[in-house]
Amino acid sequence: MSTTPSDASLDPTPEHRFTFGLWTVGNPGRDPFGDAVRAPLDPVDTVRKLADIGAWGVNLHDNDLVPFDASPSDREAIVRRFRAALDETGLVVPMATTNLFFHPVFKDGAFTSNDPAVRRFALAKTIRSIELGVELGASTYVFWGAREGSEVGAAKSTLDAFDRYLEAINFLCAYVRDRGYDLRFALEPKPNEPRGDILLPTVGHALAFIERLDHPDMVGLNPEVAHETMAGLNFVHAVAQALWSGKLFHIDLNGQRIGRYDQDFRFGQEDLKEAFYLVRLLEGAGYDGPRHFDAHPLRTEDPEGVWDFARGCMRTYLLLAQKARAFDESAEIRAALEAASVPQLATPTVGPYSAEAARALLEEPVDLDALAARGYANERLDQAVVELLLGG
Ligand code: DIG
Ligand code: MN
Ligand code: MN
Repeated sequence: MSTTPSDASLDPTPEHRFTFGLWTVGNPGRDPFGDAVRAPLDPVDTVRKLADIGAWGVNLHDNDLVPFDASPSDREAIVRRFRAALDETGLVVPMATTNLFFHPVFKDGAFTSNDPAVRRFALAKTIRSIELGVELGASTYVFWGAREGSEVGAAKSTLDAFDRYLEAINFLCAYVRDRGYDLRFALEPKPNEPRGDILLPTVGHALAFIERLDHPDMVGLNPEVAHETMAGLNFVHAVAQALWSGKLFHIDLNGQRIGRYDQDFRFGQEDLKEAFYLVRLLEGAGYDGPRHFDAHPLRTEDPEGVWDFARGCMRTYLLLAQKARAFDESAEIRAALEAASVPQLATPTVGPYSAEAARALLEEPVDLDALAARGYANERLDQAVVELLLGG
């Protein structure tokens, strides 16, 4: 582990709301070109280990806990044993989701498969998985449409696919309302992989889709660092728009380099400055949801390395949160922000429309030369951020 002096405030506690999926630390290291390098983890052991290292919660796909072909009695026994571990450790399950991507039946999609029988099975599987999530206490239910897409343009009527997607989410929202569950849905965009193109590829696409739903209030977003970054987009801008829209219901934190496959690296492993701006945005906006690390230990790692990975995710978040506080407390940065007129963006430009306001705009004298000549001190500001992050 790093040589940074041990600092109690860098010790994760449940108050920090760090969560991991069973599938993250339990990732056996298999990739398209290589077999597993680690043995599977028993979910009960994962719960105990996450509690030991200071995590708040654990998330799951249905089949991370209950095998696809488990009998009802097996399911009961597995869930009972898992709940006992949660009770023993105090770990919670804030989020649950459905595996609608691993079984071959979903190879043409789940909610948007061309085959109606597959679509109906996907809905049934999701309902059963929602029941599991509610039973474990989840308040957020994620939909990552891994297989909702195509590789062949003629093979999928995109207009029909959106109708089926909308139908499925509407039906499931109605199910949750009918059952009276306190559960919100969070759509997780991704541009591609495993499909050549995935529907709802970015935060923007998902926000537009949500507005077409019967109950848009129930549905928000679970943006992931790697997924917007894969698309070459600015993840901090995406999260800011989700927050600004009141739709940041959950977040998947990890590391990613632009132009690569979905790397799901340890949080902060790649673009540290963007990770800093993200933590500063979340902490500054008072985001009170889970800090979920949807990330995977490197395939190089042995079981001990898996927990280095998990501790690293949380420690980097806490270090960047410290840097965000230092940013706000820095007189030099405050002066640089003033020179860049950053605080002035918070003031309304003109306020609500009135004929007088429009007339005032038109009659107002403006010194364009002076406005065009002024600087915005962005070099000075960015250098101050760089030196803050480098420990200057
Ligand atoms: C991958 O980014 C997806 C799946 O792991 C899961 O459905 C979702 C929940 O975080 N993220
Ligand atoms: Mn990912
Ligand atoms: Mn994810």
